[in-house]
Amino acid sequence: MTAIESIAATLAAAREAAVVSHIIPDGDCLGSTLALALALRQRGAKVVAVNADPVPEMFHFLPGQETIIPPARVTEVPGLLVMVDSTDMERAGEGFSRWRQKTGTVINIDHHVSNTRFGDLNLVDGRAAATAELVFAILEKMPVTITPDIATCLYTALATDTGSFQYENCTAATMRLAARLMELGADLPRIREYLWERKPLAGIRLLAAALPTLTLAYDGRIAWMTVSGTALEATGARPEDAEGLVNYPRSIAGVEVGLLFRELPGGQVKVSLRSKKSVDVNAIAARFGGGGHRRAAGCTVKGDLDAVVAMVVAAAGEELNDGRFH
Ligand SMILES: [Mn+2]
Repeated sequence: MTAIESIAATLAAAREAAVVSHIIPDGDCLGSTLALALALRQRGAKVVAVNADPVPEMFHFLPGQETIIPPARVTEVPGLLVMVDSTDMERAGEGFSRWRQKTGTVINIDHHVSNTRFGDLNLVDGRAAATAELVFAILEKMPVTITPDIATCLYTALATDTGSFQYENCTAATMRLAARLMELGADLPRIREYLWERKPLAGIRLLAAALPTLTLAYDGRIAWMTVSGTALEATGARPEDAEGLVNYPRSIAGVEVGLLFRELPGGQVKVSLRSKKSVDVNAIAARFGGGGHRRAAGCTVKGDLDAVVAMVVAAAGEELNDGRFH
């Protein structure tokens, strides 16, 4: 049996499950969580969908999102735990790996190359553009109907993790699956509206505050912007409004690595890393305890904003120079 088949068989037989994903939820983690939760509920299973952070407003259209609860509100941990889009269990929140002892079987479905294969059953494939591609492959092997609601969740996951089907991770298979999900009834008008046509004004004001911080180094091959805690407060933007900003430095001609530094409360900085063609940003993020993919990764670093910028830019510079000799 392949990993897909054994996971499909385990899920098909499940009477109860928790589906869990990472903090600061994105479209792939939410879409994958909800697609699985909806499919399992369709089979009559009792399912809790879990996320430590609130669902960002831009994803409030996702069917079933209102059922997502934080780990602290789960009184009895079910015997089956399905983790999606998460490199390790702590990505679901500090201390979450304690659930390992409270549950029976752990299923790990992910497309991050830095995944630690922590599950009893693991489906980890770095070639998948989104975890949702793997979720679809599993659902196809299960006695479930892929409803328009499930298709909407999976399409949203594909669209967000590929930067609206632009990034290098988007393959012919991704496009075929997107077409399939449209045929299955994914609600494109609603997806379009929520993802791209109703940005909060405060988010655009945050972009205005971030653009003056734009800095280039290493012959214009590394570019970054910063978002201070004060900027976030002054604009009234929410942390999730900063998520797409890293694409601005990355999009500049000649830039290979784009970075965004966002100040967090408690003397920490969240770093988003993106590259275009040669630099493995997963390797840079890994130096600071983070991870992700070759072209998109992240990490959280202790220290003040300026110090973290200096450290991470230097590390990116080293990777850049490394790339010259490969
Ligand atoms: Mn993902």
